[in-house]
Amino acid sequence: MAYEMAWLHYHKISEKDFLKFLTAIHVEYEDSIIQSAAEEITSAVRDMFGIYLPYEKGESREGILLKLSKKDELGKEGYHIYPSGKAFVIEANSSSGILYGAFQMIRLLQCGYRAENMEEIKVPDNPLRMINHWDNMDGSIERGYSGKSFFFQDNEIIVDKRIKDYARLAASVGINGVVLNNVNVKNHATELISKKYFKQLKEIQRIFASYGIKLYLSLNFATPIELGNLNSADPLSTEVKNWWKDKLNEVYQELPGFGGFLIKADSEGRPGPFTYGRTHADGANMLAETIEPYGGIIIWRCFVYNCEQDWRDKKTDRARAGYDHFKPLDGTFAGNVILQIKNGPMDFQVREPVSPLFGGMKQTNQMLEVQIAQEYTGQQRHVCYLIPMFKEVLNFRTYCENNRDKVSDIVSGKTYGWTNCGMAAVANTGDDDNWFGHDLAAANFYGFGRLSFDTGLSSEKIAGEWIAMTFGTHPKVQKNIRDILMISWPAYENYTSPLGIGWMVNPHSHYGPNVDGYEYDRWGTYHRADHFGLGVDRSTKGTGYAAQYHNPNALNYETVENCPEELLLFFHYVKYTHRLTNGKTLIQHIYDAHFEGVEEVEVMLKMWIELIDYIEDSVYQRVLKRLEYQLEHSKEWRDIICSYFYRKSAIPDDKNREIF
Ligand code: GCV
Repeated sequence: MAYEMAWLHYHKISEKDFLKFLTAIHVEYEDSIIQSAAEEITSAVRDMFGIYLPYEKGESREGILLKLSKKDELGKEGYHIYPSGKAFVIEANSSSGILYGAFQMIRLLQCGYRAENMEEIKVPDNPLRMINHWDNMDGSIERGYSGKSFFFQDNEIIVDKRIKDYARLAASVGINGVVLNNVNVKNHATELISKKYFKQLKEIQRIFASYGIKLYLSLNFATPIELGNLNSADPLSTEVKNWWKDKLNEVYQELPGFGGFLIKADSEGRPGPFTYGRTHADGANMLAETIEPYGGIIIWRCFVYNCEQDWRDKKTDRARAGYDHFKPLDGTFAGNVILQIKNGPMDFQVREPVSPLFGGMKQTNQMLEVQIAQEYTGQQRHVCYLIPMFKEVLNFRTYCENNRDKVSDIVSGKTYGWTNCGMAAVANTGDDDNWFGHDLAAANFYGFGRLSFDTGLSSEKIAGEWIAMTFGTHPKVQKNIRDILMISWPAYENYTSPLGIGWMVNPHSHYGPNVDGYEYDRWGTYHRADHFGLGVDRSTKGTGYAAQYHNPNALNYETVENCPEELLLFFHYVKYTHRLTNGKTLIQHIYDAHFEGVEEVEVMLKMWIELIDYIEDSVYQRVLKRLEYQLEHSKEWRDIICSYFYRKSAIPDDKNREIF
């Protein structure tokens, strides 16, 4: 095994109290998930305590007990873990609940908890907690920054030990669904639902299932044409419907228990119902109806926009597109369709407002999509811990109702009683030895899983757990790495894009500073900067996007005075001389923020260097190199952005720093 096991490699611990439970693992009921739970406990106990635990079937009052129960408060996947006399009990209504309880017990031990403080009841907040891979069948990964795919190579599916280890990593943080292939489904990937691939898919499904994970695939809407030789993919054509019926019946015969499909349609060149004058509800419902008898779901992405839009029309605005397309369809989608919505209306920028579709549609299952692959946030070469951003999104009040109106309430089903809903993240894994390219990027995968399971966890708490599991509990290690992570998103925002404007990256690669780099900028620059100011007017005088929100959000976004400052340039064109609440002019803020961002990276690097004696050398060196690179790159960002706006505005920096 050339690769490492991220947070699933265990440190020796000195918790003496727990030793009394380490006589055997007892199971009253056995299936593949419970076997996985027992295996995980056995290997963790071996590594942590140097004890080999025998595995016994039947009841017991001693040892580690894996117990199936029937308790309403534990829901479908929740657990109750607790010490009881000479036993440590992991109790749940399902095998998955037991597996999650087992991982939590291991985690608490690694975090230094004493046995008497280890009682916990937790039911996952979100029904669906998914990872979306953008892996292509040739082995490349769209927006992948940590090597090649470990699922696909040369148009074949790989089934090896790493698949199981991936399932272990995912399940350890509560993931229960994985989409294997890229949403841009082309060529061989269209054939994934054919005989050629069922055998390997079955095997992957079996491995995933033993870790409580359902397998999903991304689907090409034009499959009836490309695979079935029909001349249409019109969702209302009887011929097309029958073709899908036969095809999807075949899929479920071959892969019983298969989760369902993720679909990107009518976006960035992908086919969809618009070609036939049909709505997205027509497209999604046709597929949903076919797989409903099997308990399958259709996850339909709302990332639908026309990248060829002509912006000279003042009301034309990519940010409006999701809401404009989907809001009128509210209430028309089948019960087993879920709309998957990116956190913001654009595309995973370092700062965006929350998509107005959350709470905008009240009668349609919704799921939040975030991206842990850091496409626009440093591509896993820069540290950018995204959990604080995801927390802000989850805590955003939509005002769709008087209470329970936060994004976390909506996507967890608490607001409208949905059960088909949850959170998905675009994956940041690859076949690099450390899975994530940057060792610290692992915190985003870990954190996404933990947050989707328990949206109440704080970013700091999640960071602390991940550090304990990965690097140990030494206070200096804990403090320095937590500080690095917590500074990283604000720092990245500071040295890249000011006040929510976004998109100042090189076209297509989406990496590195390029103020005019937005690739669909045929009709003028996205940021609308001129000699007097910059920003996009999305008030009613501008594109009207702000009005897509419920009040008071809409009213706040409407005016420069009430708009949250971190989003000022997303919603308004503002003069360089405009005074911000801190008394600085906009231009001075741009200069200062960029210099501060670089200083923050200097601090991050310094804090890492202080850990030289505490971190295993190869990991220490890997992270050191990346942080040194990040520092240089942050300076490049600073200089390019500052000089661009200095030349545009002709207003000098009032601190007289050198701006190139
Ligand atoms: C998978 C952005 C990315 C694309 C990605 C797309 C999407 O445009 O740059 O690589 O395609 O989002 O989310 O579908």
